[in-house]
Amino acid sequence: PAPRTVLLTGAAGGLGTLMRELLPDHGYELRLLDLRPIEGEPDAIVADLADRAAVREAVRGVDAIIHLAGISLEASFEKILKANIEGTYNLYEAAREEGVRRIVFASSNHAVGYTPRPQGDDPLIPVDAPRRPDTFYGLSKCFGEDLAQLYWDKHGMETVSVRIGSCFPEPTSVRMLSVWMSPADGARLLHAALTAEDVGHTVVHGSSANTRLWWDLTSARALGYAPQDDSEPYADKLLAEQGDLDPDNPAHARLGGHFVTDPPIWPY
Ligand code: NAI
Ligand code: 15L
Repeated sequence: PAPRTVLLTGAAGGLGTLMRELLPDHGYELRLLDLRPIEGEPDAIVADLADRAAVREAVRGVDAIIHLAGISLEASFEKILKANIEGTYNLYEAAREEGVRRIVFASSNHAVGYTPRPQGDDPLIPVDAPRRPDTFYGLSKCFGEDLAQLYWDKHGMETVSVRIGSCFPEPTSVRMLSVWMSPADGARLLHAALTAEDVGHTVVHGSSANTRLWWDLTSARALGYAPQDDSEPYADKLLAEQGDLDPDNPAHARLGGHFVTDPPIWPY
């Protein structure tokens, strides 16, 4: 049966807030968890992923987990280790103990951020491109994907690792025209990842069907994902404001954008 009750970690964050609005329309009842309380959601669980007892209680009885919680930009190794590496381990261990069979993991393009982005007639980036994390943050996403593989091979727990491009209400840079995932497509992809059968551990790219797409969406479509959106309507305005990507600028030549610079330059 398709999962109905889903634990959403990181529910107070940007993506969590968007998905809290959109996923109920796909038929889910959400249990919310975050470090931070959420206004208007008194039942949300306020807990740190470091708190194993709280995490175990939070996963008890759910059909599946969407794991968004963690540090979402570059930070010190110590902070990334605590929140993203140990935190994700704690969540998987709790899920194993409580018998949760399906997790959707918010991985990131930054797990492979040093991959050159296609130029001209270059092929799209395949989903099995070698790992090339661009930050400690990206490295933690590589860890999460490998943890997911281990828990599938050893414990039969299924994960879809979604290497999200940029999921925001609108694309805000020329780079994002290529990796943007509209919130509505994000909800469609999470729904597909929750309901597809026999996923084992599957890695997919997470974006809309953008005209300027850089990566291959085949494995996402194989889950039943049918993206409906394209960033192209935003292109003229962003190109007029920011100019086109400069192939001689290292931050424009790689999938990860400004995450590849040292230190990363915000905004991207
Ligand atoms: P965000 O930073 O807005 O939200 C993350 C949430 O996780 C925050 O509300 C924070 O309080 C919570 N959190 C952090 N550490 C925690 C801990 N130890 N225990 C419990 N909660 C904790 O980030 P955003 O944009 O919403 O991203 C969500 C997830 O998706 C992240 O894992 C991020 O790496 C991933 N992602 C997001 C992309 C995007 O375009 N928004 C792109 C690629 C990946
Ligand atoms: C990410 O992984 C970040 O969490 C998000 O804030 C954006 O920076 C996104 O990647 C991106 O590459 O645009």
